Amino acid sequence: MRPIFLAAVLSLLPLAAQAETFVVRMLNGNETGGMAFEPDFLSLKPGDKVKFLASQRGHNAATIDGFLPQGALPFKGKINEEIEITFTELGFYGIKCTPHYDMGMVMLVRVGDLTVSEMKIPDGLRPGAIKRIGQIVERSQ
Ligand SMILES: [Cu+2]
Repeated sequence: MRPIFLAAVLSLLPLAAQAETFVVRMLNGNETGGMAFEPDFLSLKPGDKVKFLASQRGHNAATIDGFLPQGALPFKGKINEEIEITFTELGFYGIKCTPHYDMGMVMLVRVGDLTVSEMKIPDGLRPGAIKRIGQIVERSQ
């Protein structure tokens, strides 16, 4: 390999190495309450990934309708399915477990350097979800 080409390749490596993968466990409960994502708040850089683990049975991970940045693609895992999602768009993503959404099984993902006060919670969010998001916001500040 010519030295100049090698240098060009090496200069690309730090970019690729920057993306991280985070793990979120889906649980029947933890110290934050019943039915929980753990952790329930993540702060990511664009391109980071999140792996949702079916640590306990009966859960999934799905975007909450209207609670994602412009241009972001919604996703919906099946029950007990472990999915890995790459978060590319700047903003806030609300994520729910479909069967336990009413019980407040939700989490918040922030992509980019934004303050939580910039987050727009969409209309029509279930009361249990609003309560949990409020607790998450309080803890993350
Ligand atoms: Cu669940």
